[in-house]
Parts: sequence; C-alpha cells; structure tokens
Amino acid sequence: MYPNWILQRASITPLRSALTYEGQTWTFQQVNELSLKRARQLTALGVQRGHRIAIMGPSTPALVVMMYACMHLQCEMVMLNRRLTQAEIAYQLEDSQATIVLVADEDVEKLPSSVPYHEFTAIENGKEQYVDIAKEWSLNQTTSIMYTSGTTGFPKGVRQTVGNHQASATASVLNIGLQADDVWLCAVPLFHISGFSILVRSLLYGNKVQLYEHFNVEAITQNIMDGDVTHMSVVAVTLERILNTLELNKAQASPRFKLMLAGGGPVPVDYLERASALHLAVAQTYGMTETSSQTATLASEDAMKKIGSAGKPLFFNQIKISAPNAQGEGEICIRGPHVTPGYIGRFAEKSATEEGWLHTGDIGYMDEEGYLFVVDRRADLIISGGENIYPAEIENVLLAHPAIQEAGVCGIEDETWGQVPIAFVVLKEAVTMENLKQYCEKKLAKYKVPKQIKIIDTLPRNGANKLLRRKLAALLASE
Ligand code: S0N
Ligand code: AMP
Ligand code: MG
Ligand code: MG
Ligand code: MG
Repeated sequence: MYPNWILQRASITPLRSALTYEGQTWTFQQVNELSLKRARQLTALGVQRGHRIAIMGPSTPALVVMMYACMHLQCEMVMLNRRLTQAEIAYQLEDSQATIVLVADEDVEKLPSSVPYHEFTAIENGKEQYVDIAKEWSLNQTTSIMYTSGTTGFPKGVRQTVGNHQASATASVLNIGLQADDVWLCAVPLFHISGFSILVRSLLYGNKVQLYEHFNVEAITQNIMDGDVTHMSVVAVTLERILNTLELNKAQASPRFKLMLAGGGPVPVDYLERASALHLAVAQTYGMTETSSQTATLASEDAMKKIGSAGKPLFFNQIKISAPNAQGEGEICIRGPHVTPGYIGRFAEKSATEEGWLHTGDIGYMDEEGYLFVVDRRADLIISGGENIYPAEIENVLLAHPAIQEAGVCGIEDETWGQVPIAFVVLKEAVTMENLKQYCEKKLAKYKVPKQIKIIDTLPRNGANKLLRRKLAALLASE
C-alpha cells in the first residue's frame, strides 16, 4: 500500500504552488482542500468509492480538481477525448460501463442523449456528504482508463494503475532531474497520458504545473523566453509552432528553461536542429498510453549526437527488438512496472503482454550503443497532430454507408498535421461527395474525417484478399 498522493503532497509541501492558470495560482493545500470538498459533493450525488466514472472537460483547474476528487474516492476515471463525436463517446461509455459522466457545462452538448451525467457547476454548487477518504492506495488499483484506437477499428480502454503512474513518474525524474522551483507547462490534453502524466509528476515531485486550456502559442513562447516555466511536453506540430514563433521574434529560450519532451509520434530531425539553433533543449521521447507516457527518452546532451533517436529505456524498464531482420529492425517490445496490466470492456480478456513484454507493433532498432530508433509505427497507424487514427476505424464507418461496397484508408503527409487520412471507396450505388462527407462528420471526430475521398473501381489486395493499405497512397501519387 502507498499513501494517497494528493494527501501526502499536501502534507509535505502544503504552501508550495501546485497549479497556475490564467494568472491565478493554487497551493497544494488549496488544491487538496478543493478536491476533498468536491469528493464530498460527488458522494452526496451518489458517486462511491471504486465506481468507474467518465470525465470530460477542457483543461482548466475545475477539471484538475474533479480528477483529484475522483482519485480521493478511488474511482476509475475514464478520460473522454473532447474531440470525439457522440457516436464515438457512446461506444466508450458502453464499453467501459461507466456509471456516470462528470462533464464541464460547456461539453454537455457533446454527450450522446440519454447518458446520465453531472455538470461541473451542479457538482460545485451541490451539498456535501461526509466520506471516509482512503489514506492508502494499492499499486494495482486503476487510476485512469484511456481509450486508444486499435487495429480492429474498435478502440481499447487501457488501464493505468497507481503502480504504473508511480513507476513512470519516478523513472522520468531519475532521467531529467528535479529542482523545487521547476514548473511544467501543460498544453497537452489532460485526457491523454501526455497531459495527465504531468499532473502525476507534479503530485509526486511537488512541482507547479502551468496549465493552458488552449495551445496559445504566443503566451506559451513568451513563458519559454521569460523562463516562467522549465519543462514542457509537446508533439511535433506544437513544437513547430513554438520554433516558428521564436524564429519570427528572433528570440531564444530563457536559460532557465530546461527541457521540452517531444513525443506522441515521430519528430522531424529538422525541428530538432532548429531547436538546437535556438538553444531550446528538446528530448525526443517514445511512449504510449499502454506505458503511462515515456518509456525511452533521449538525454538532451545526446540530442545532436544521436539525432532522430528516442534514446535509451528509462530506469526500471527494458526494451527489446523482437524478430529483427538483417538490418536489426523488428517489433519494439517493452517490459516494466509502467506497462498496463491490460484492457477493459470488450478487450478485457485479451492480455496486453506476453511474459511481461508489451508487443507495441511499432518497428524499430537499437544501435550498437543501445539507443532506440523508431522507424515505423504500428499497423498503419496514422498520427495527425498527436492524435492517433487507425485506418480500420474509418473503414468500418465508411463500410456501414449504404452506397459503399469497399473502403480503404491510408495516411498522407500533411504540412500542418504531419499526416492526415484519405479514403478510397468502391461504390455499389451513386452517392454525392457531400453526402459522404456529412456522414463521416457525424460519425468521426474531425481529425479522423478523410481529407479526400476517392472513388475507384477496385482496391489493391493481395492473394489472400487482404487490403494493401500501403499501395493506396501510391495510387494517389500515380494520378
Ligand atoms: C496540436 C493541437 C494543439 C491542435 O489543437 P488547436 O490548435 O487547439 O486546434 P483547435 O482550436 O482545437 O481546432 C482547430 C481546427 O484544427 C483541427 N484539429 C485540432 N487538432 C487536430 C489534430 N490533431 N489533427 C487534425 N486536425 C486537428 C480541429 O478539428 C479544428 O478544425 P476546424 O477548424 O475544421 O473545425 C491538438 O491537436 C493537440 O493538443 N495535440 C496533441 C495531442 C497529444 O497530446 N497527443 C499525444 C498522445 N500520446 C500520448 O499521450 C503518449 C505519448 C506521451 O505520453 C507524450 C507525448 C508528448 C510529449 C510527452 C509525452 C510523455 O511521454 O510524457
Ligand atoms: P498513443 O496510443 O496515443 O499512446 O500513441 C503511441 C504511439 O505513438 C506509439 O505506439 C508510436 O506508434 C507513436 N510514437 C510515440 N512516440 C514516438 C516516437 N518518438 N517516434 C515515433 N513514433 C512514436
Ligand atoms: Mg472553453
Ligand atoms: Mg491514442
Ligand atoms: Mg484549441
């Protein structure tokens, strides 16, 4: 058993700053008191210890307090991505069997109708009921559940336990070090592990989080130039926005700024070189929802020497390359205390690991010095601005349309988002593009809606009739 992180942090450093948002700052004691009050208010509304509840809202202190309240109640939090459509949210609620949704007022309209929910302001203004807050948590208790799309097209709910988060945060700090006045800027969504892991690190380290609701590039770059913050997590797209802003202003990062963790997908080498020219320390990192964030990270002193590498495995964890080819490239497998114990819902029976090893599906190699290079992502995964898209998910939606006989989806390079999805369809009856587009928008989050839909006569398939997605992009190129 381990002490409740929120209570222990408030007890050790009550007066240290925990959170800053739009110029207002809360100490760990204040955050703790607010979240305890919110836990009593949730109790009055019938939320009980261990319930599986879903949460949705923009990245604001209200969301942080709601999450901490749920953690006080040892609830399993299903983190809902705000960009999803009602149909996609309905799937996750059904699959997870969450008892209730706690939703920011502005997001209520995003919920499918007839889903039970409590709005944040109703909770915040509601009455309180006494509840015994657990002082201790067990390592295998589930803290959070995040859905990650799967090769089958059905998103999988990944369990992230107390032990997973603790191991991840500890390994992170052993790698990058820590000082009491470090401040981590959080402008990645709290519903992704990129964002939530920043909160966990803050609770374990006693560091402040500077929270942003939107990716406000001017304000964020100013923070980096002024040294208001020391660390930040970015994806390639947001890194590029910051580089661009620094370059336009002929400015550099403050010497107080220490490190940017860049992950969630490949980071173009060109960005790393531009960052280096601006004295902005960027560490490329490789991690995923199943590993509660980073698993390997490149030390910033190696940034130029091993450019393009995602670094070495962090403490407590191991990486191996399974079935390597002649070039040493094979499937990246990960073992360690940060690896999920498994999935929930329809994938609960499917083991996430084999003999403790998580088979990521990503392809990579380790060089002779043990540095990991990720060369290809898992099974046709498309990453758009840090959001994952599995072709099968879009294909399943397209195939359900009455006019569509066959569908194939692949990613193409995109200036703005890194990659975007495009679709190829074989029709069984006439249909307008407008109809198809509207249909997709109803069923799929905006970032998953194919940027182009091409009508063709047959899809490229192999002898076993398997769709050859990698040949789809070539079709477009040959037009
Ligand atoms: C890139 C972001 C910030 C873009 O959002 P922005 O600028 O706020 O846009 P909006 O105003 O919301 O929308 C404007 C239009 O843009 C479309 N749109 C928005 N996002 C995307 C997108 N990703 N792809 C395509 N289109 C997008 C909107 O639909 C809207 O369109 P219109 O105008 O037509 O209505 C935002 O996307 C963002 O925050 N991305 C990052 C998400 C993220 O954090 N991903 C990482 C997930 N992976 C993990 O968590 C595991 C790895 C990990 O833990 C990690 C990752 C990074 C760094 C560190 C770590 C770590 O290990 O600690
Ligand atoms: P998610 O499921 O959202 O957690 O995304 C994790 C996936 O993003 C990994 O399985 C990889 O395919 C990809 N990814 C993460 N970091 C990197 C990286 N440094 N280089 C290439 N791909 C990455
Ligand atoms: Mg808002
Ligand atoms: Mg994902
Ligand atoms: Mg925004």
